[in-house]
Amino acid sequence: MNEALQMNEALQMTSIAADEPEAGDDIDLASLDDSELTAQMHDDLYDGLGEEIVEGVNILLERGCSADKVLNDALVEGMRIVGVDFRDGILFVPEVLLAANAMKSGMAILRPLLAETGAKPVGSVVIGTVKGDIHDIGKNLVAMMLEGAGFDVWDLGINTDADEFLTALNEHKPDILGMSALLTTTMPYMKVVIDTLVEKGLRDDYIILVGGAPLNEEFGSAIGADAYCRDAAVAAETAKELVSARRFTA
Ligand code: B1M
Repeated sequence: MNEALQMNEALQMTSIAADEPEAGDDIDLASLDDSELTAQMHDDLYDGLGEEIVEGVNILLERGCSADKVLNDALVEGMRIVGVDFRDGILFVPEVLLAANAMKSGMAILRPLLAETGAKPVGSVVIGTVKGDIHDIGKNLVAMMLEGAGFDVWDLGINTDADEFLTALNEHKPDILGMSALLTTTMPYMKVVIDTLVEKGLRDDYIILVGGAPLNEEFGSAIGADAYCRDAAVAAETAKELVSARRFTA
C-alpha cells in the first residue's frame, strides 16, 4: 500500500471516530442496580456510547455514589478493559477513540466534583508531539488513556519545541514528561529535549516516557528516556508503575 493510501485510510478512520454511534438496544439503565449498571457502563464504554455513559454517571451520582467511586469503578475500570483489548489487537484505533471520547463525556461531569472533594489524581503528565512533527492521533490516544487511568494531563499539542516543554514542566511540575514522534526525522529531537533538561540539572525531576511508531526500546534507552511505550495501553500501565515506584522510594 502506498503512503497516500495509508494516510487516506488513517484520516478516514479519524472521521469515523468523530461520529458517535446510535444507541443500540434500549436498556433502561435506571432499572439496573449499582453493580449491574456499572457492568453495563463497561460495555457501553467499550462500544463508545457517550450518551449512555453520561446517563449512567448521572444515575450513579443521583443514587449517592461518590464521584471517585464512579470514576474508578465505572470509567477507569471500563477503560482498563478497553486498553487490554487494544493491546491484544482485539480493538483498533477507531473503537478506542470512540471509547476514549465516551469516557471523556463521563469525566466532564465528574471532573468538577472530583476537584471539590479533593480526590487525588494518580499523577500528572505533560505530553506533546515533538518539534517538526504534526502527527497527533497516537499522542491524543495516549493522553486520553492516561486521563482514563486517573492522571492529570497537560497536552501541548503538536510541533512542540524544547522551550515549550520546559515552560510547561516549570509551570505544572508534573511527575511525567511524555513525548511522541512519528517521523524518523523528528525522533532525534526527543534527545534534544532530554539533553536540555540534563544541562539545566532538571533531568531527574521527571519520569520521561517516549513513544511513536518508528521508536523502539533501544532508541528510548539510547536517548536517556525512562521507558519507551509501544502503545497507549502500555503508556498508561508504565506511567502508573513508574509513578508508584518513585513515590515508594521517595
Ligand atoms: Co504521516 N507519515 N506524514 N501523516 N502518517 C507516517 C508516519 C509514515 C510512516 C507514512 C509512510 O511513509 N508509510 C511516514 C513516516 C516515514 C518515516 O519517517 N520513516 C509519514 C510521512 C513521510 C509524512 C509526511 C512527511 C508526508 C509528506 O508530507 N510528504 C508528513 C509529515 C508532516 C509532519 O509531521 N511534519 C505526514 C503527514 C501526515 C498527515 C498530516 C497526513 C497525517 C497525520 C494526521 C494527524 O496525526 N492528525 C499522517 C498520517 C495519518 C500518517 C499515518 C498513515 C498514520 C499515523 C497514525 O496516526 N497512526 C502514518 C503511517 C503509519 O503509521 N502506518 C504516517 C495511528 C496511531 C494510533 O498510531 O501514532 O503510532 P501511532 O501511535 C501509537 C504508538 O506509536 C504509541 O501509542 C499510540 C497508540 O497506541 N505512541 C506513544 C505514540 N506516541 C506516543 C507517546 C508516548 C507513548 C506512546 O509517550 C508517552
